[in-house]
Amino acid sequence: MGVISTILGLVGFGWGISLGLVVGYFLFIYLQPTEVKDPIIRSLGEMDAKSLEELLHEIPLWVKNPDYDRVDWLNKFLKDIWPYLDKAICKMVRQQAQPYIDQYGPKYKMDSIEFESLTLGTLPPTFVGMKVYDTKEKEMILEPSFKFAGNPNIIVAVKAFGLKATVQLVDVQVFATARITLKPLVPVFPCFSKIVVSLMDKPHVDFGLKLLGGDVMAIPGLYGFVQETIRDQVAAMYMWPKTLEIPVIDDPSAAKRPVGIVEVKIIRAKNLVKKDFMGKSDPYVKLQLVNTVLSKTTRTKMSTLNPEWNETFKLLVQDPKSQSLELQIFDWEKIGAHEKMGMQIVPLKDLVEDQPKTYTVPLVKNMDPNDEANTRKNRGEITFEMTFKPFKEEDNNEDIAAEAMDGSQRGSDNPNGGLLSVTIHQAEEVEGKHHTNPFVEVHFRGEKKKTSVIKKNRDPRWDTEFTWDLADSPASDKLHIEVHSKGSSMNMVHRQESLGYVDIPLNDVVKNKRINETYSLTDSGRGKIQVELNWRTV
Ligand SMILES: *[C@@H]1O[C@H](CO)[C@@H](O)[C@H](O)[C@H]1NC(C)=O
Ligand SMILES: *[C@@H]1O[C@H](CO)[C@@H](O)[C@H](O)[C@H]1NC(C)=O
Ligand SMILES: [Ca+2]
Repeated sequence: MGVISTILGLVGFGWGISLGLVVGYFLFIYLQPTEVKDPIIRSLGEMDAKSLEELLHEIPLWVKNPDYDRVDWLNKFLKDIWPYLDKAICKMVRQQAQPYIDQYGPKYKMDSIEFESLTLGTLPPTFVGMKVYDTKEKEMILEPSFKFAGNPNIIVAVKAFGLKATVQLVDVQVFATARITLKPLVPVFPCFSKIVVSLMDKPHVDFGLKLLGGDVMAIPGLYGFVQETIRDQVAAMYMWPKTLEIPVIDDPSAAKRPVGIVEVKIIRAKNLVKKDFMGKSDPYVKLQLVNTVLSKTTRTKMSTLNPEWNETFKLLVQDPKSQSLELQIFDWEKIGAHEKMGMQIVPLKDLVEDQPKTYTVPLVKNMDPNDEANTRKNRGEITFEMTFKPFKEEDNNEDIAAEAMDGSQRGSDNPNGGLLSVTIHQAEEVEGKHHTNPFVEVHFRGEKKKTSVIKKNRDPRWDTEFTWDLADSPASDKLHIEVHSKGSSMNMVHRQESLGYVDIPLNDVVKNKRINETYSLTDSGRGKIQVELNWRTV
């Protein structure tokens, strides 16, 4: 038992420091988690003062405090960028914890410390309320309050004296107030390249450590010691004005716009593994470019190990030299999780522009070349075809000349479609009757996209880009762009009002590829809006 307790001691002590770092990075994720309780529904009259006070904690902040905006849009946004954030944070944790591990490992005679699993899970936190500050810089400052009930999986393996101990971080709860600055704002998804976090108060940190089967925190005195150490460490590191910077896009200048599309035709798979107890398997393919959020799926083929799909998909490509296509095959289930049957990743760099290339590749369990699971079992193969189609140059005069010569209009009858981008730059002299907190709605083909709200500004600037990936030309469609003003959430009567609109037929942009124009707004007095449109075809 001596050895075990020594390891426990080492783990606890080493961790007081290095976990402090780790947890520090989770802080802005785990802000103010509270236990999720089932709501109790009672009439207000039945409640005494104490339960009313408790209840008030549950009321969204924007109800109590008009400084807090409604944050539904942010939650949706967070859901979209969560995979990026999870990756970015976990990458930083690994990098930043390394020097500490290198320093403390040998000191406490640990042979190695490594993360066996490090992910914050699939569930993003939910914002309950948020203060947003407007600055004139290209940045956005948020003071959020969130709830988090997630499923992080953080497992650390420690080797010492030839023994291996595996520690899992469980039930993480952190209470803190943070100031988060998103900057610089850039016109590509996810719209900012860096997150800067600092704490407004000393945080309260709570978590448990599970060791193999046992519980490290059962050691007398250790729990309090570790918690306190971490709290101090984290506070010392990130208490305002000290900040933590998390890069989301590695290099803002490298954050690229799409340069084309890759067309992927999933043809068939062969000799898949049997997953269903009664039948065979019900395979479908999920495809996406690695490190992007958008994915597409084929139809499910029921009860077959040799499915044929013949389905074609288009994915936007930012950099064909570095991006890769990831294919995953799942077995569909009526009830319960869809089990993964195999996967493969294929780089796009071998593709020649506009030339279809057919691949037949074996399916593996994961991309770890050292994992025996990949060689032990044959998981079948998948056949697909890929074509990289770059967007045509915007100002190719020869092309335009050639079009003029043969009288054709490239684009207007292009069956391949393309990418429509609409950038709302700024509005001028917009003014509401009751308030002027403008934002813009762009309506196209039944879909509505919105910019952020800019408070109390008659000449707002957004520089926000929206894109649509279209299967056919929008030459006969039009855009409806409308400027609205949003009242404060306390203003029940004049919630929202229109500050004017413009309808833009798209045949011009299809013809000219690019339009940058200032339009007068209808129903708006002297209001104007500057809009840039781009149509890029493949
Ligand atoms: C897929 O395409 C091939 C060749 O074009 C054709 O022979 C086959 O019947 C198609 N299968 C399905 C399921 O559409
Ligand atoms: C677009 O037009 C505005 C004026 O309407 C001008 O200030 C701006 O520089 C133009 N932008 C580009 C990229 O040409
Ligand atoms: Ca099945």
